[in-house]
Amino acid sequence: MSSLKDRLAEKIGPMRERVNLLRTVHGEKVISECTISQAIGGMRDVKCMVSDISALDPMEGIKFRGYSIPEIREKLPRIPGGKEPLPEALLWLLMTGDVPTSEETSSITAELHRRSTLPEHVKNVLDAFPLDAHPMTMFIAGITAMQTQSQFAVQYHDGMRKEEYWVPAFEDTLTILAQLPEVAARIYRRKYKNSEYIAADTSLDWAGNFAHMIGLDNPNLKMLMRLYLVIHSDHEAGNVSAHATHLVGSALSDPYLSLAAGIAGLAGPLHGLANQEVLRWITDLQAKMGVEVPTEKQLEDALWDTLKSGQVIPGFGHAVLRQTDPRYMAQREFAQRNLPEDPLFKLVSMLFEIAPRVLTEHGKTKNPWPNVDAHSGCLLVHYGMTEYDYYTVLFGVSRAIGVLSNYVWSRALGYALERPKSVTTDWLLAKAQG
Ligand code: AMX
Repeated sequence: MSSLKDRLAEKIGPMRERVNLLRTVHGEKVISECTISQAIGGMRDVKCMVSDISALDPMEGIKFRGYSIPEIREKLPRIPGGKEPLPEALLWLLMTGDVPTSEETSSITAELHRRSTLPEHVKNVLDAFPLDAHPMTMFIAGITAMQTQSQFAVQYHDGMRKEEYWVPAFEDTLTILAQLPEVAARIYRRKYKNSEYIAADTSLDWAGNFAHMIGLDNPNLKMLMRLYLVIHSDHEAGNVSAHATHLVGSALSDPYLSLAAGIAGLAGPLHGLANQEVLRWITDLQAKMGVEVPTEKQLEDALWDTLKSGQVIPGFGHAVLRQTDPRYMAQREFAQRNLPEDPLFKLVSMLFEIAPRVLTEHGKTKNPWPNVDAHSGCLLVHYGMTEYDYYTVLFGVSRAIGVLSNYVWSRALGYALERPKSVTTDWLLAKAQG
């Protein structure tokens, strides 16, 4: 059996030839234009980034190395008797493009456990935060503190050839992924559970051990955690967390610093923080109505109140998707199978019915359908994680898998420093009038 690193090394040569061909022979071919509204409006659909890790179709949703979410759930290795794919297997797939065997997947689990010892100073940094600090603030600081272990930074300093960049980037990636669950679990236990930490159980898989360290040992929650950490991992390269990681990495900032930048982007309410906002919106509504499940009329009125006050309905809409997010549907299917009678699931299902209609009538959003963040909170609450301001940390642990796989490949293929051209509004007006 070859290791993930060996397999990756085999793939890099042919990919370098492909990128070289694209650059040297087809480099002048125009693939995208940019209008004034695109320049002002967040560069929607301007094709100017490259990633082979995942691709997002507006109607079909995300495909990881060509596999849809249902295919991923069916094809990737699981624990014996398990119903959901292992994130370790997804890492292998994202890195190499190949579905790993169970043996290859287990080799990643073992490697991650081997590298999991968190340096003491990282714990001290986390312990120094006041308890009212947001979990994402602690998480970003934890990742930055971990940076003292970066092999990429050391080897770059010592003088490393460009073709070798991917090697320490790969090593850093594995170390980060190995230690992130403990950083994240520590934040949870410190902030909400009186700093009563739980030691790792290395007989478990990566996600199972993460759930165990958080202190939610229900087997179904472990199963949910595997699914959760798979589906949130990547969403092609242009979303804020992936793009920020890539942008910072293009300056050859090491994987730790680049990931910290991406996670800071994930902490925005229009991006990953939407999962906490959904639960906050629902909890506020329940408190205001004094009921667990409001009537359809109450729910519809609450949606209109939110829209009329100029706020967004969290968990609905998307910059690219024009259909219900398959990541939402995967979680809905999980809920239908495991918690069909849960009152919060019933409320989330009512939102699924009513919110798209209200948003369509409101007439602004290009996509009235729910995204991944509309569902995750109700599953987590069911298994005992009610502290919704923590949810984006879980998203961040998962997102690290995708953005760091991209980081490794960007270094392997020598992708350049990002430096798009900005223009002034004077220039735009002159262009428009000329
Ligand atoms: N509620 C109310 N208004 C919405 C809306 C929503 N859920 N989604 C979009 N709109 C509005 C936009 O604010 C915009 O209004 P404006 O013209 O006054 O600025 C208009 O509809 C057009 O927006 P769009 O082109 O459909 O979407 P976008 O690409 O600009 O933004 C997104 C995409 C996700 C930021 C937006 O749909 C939104 O704010 N959704 C709620 C927050 C959310 O769920 N974010 C998570 C997304 C998934 C993720 O990254 N994890």
